[in-house]
Amino acid sequence: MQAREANFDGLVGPTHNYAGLSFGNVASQTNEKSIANPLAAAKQGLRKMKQLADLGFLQAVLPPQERPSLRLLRELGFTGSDARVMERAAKEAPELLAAASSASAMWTANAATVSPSADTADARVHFTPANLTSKLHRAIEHEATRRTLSAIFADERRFVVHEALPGTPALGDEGAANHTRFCNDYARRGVEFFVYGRSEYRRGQEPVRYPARQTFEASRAVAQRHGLADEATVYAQQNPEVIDAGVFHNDVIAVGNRETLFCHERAFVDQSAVYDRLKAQLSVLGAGLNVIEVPDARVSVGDAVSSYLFNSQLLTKPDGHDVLVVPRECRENPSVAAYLDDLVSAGGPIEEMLVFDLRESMKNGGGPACLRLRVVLNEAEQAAVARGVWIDDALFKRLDAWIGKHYRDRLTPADLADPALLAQSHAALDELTQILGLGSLYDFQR
Ligand code: SUG
Repeated sequence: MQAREANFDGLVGPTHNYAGLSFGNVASQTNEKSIANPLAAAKQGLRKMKQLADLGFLQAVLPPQERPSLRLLRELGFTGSDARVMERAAKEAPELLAAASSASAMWTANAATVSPSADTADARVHFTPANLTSKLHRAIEHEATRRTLSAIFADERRFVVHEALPGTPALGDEGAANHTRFCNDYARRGVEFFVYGRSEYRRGQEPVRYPARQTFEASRAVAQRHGLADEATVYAQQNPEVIDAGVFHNDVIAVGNRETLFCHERAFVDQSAVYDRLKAQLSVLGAGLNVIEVPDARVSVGDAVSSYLFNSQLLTKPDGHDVLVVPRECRENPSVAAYLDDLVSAGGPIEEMLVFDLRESMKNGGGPACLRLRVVLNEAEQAAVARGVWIDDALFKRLDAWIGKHYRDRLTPADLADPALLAQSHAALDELTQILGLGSLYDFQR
């Protein structure tokens, strides 16, 4: 049976804002308190989905989460009516109201780690929602993520949606942003590549300035519960120096697909040994690895972080050619633009480049690859996915109109205290579950 990669992009939620919540994520810190445009943010993301669907890629959408999270604020001791809870939080702890209001679930590369059925012991597709313990505003995502994934991948004969790993520093898990799968044919077994920032128990190098969000122990636990074969699993440590330069997830310094790994020369600890391990395991499966390593002399780590060159999507078109989906910032950075021109004209596996304006998400450190969760599915699995989430012309038009009807074009940190924002957000999400055919997904609907 044939298999293909589907991309599930996060739809930006109505509370998208810049709260400076992510220490170690340079864009989030730099843009703290700037004015956000949720309407533009959602339309930019939706346009990417539409254009990729038009090119023949399998493209689906994941809904936003319920924000502000009144549940979090109540758990933290704020009581009274919803309006009173928001008012008190805004006055006494605006940082907690901001954490409860973040639209961060849009970055679905952090929603879960996904292993295709060709790789798993029970031949089902496995999902582990990421616990995202490193940041409060993200640690509140996994329960709703699990509910959403269970609604979309409901057929238990084909799909397993696990609970997130226990939320503790030793098991910090950031999902697919630190996970890549290599293979020569999506339908056949591949090698799953897990990149971690530190180990809790095997003491080694660690970043000193910024946190390492993913642990080795978490990566290994995900591989184990997904039933991956040891001989088809590779672990590598991210270079702590680049974490300290703002590379808070591996997908800010590397991207891979099928038999290609595109990465910076300073991405990993002991980089050549990492390539050797990947090549050795892939060769047993009859596959190869083509490494496109970008030298520091051409693109510095600083330029990689500000342009998000490696947060690109490496996609294989139906005709077999590879396309690199990059954010506009890559064209605006002279060394990155020059590097990309050379790459595309070099006659290698990447033949084409697609440029998208994702400025609103980029200003919070979320590029094209952050906005999507990859799910490799064979034909029977594709048919078992909830029907309403696949992007086609009709769904694009409905979502575009829905955004226009419900979203504000301006949101400041002070606006987060506005109880009308809660009402608007509920009205929007209530209508969205009908559009996507997902039933009662949200707490406020139950
Ligand atoms: O977790 N930014 C996100 C960006 C996630 C990007 N994802 C990947 N690289 N896969 C984060 O740091 C900023 C929110 C704010 O500051 O308002 C934020 O959460």
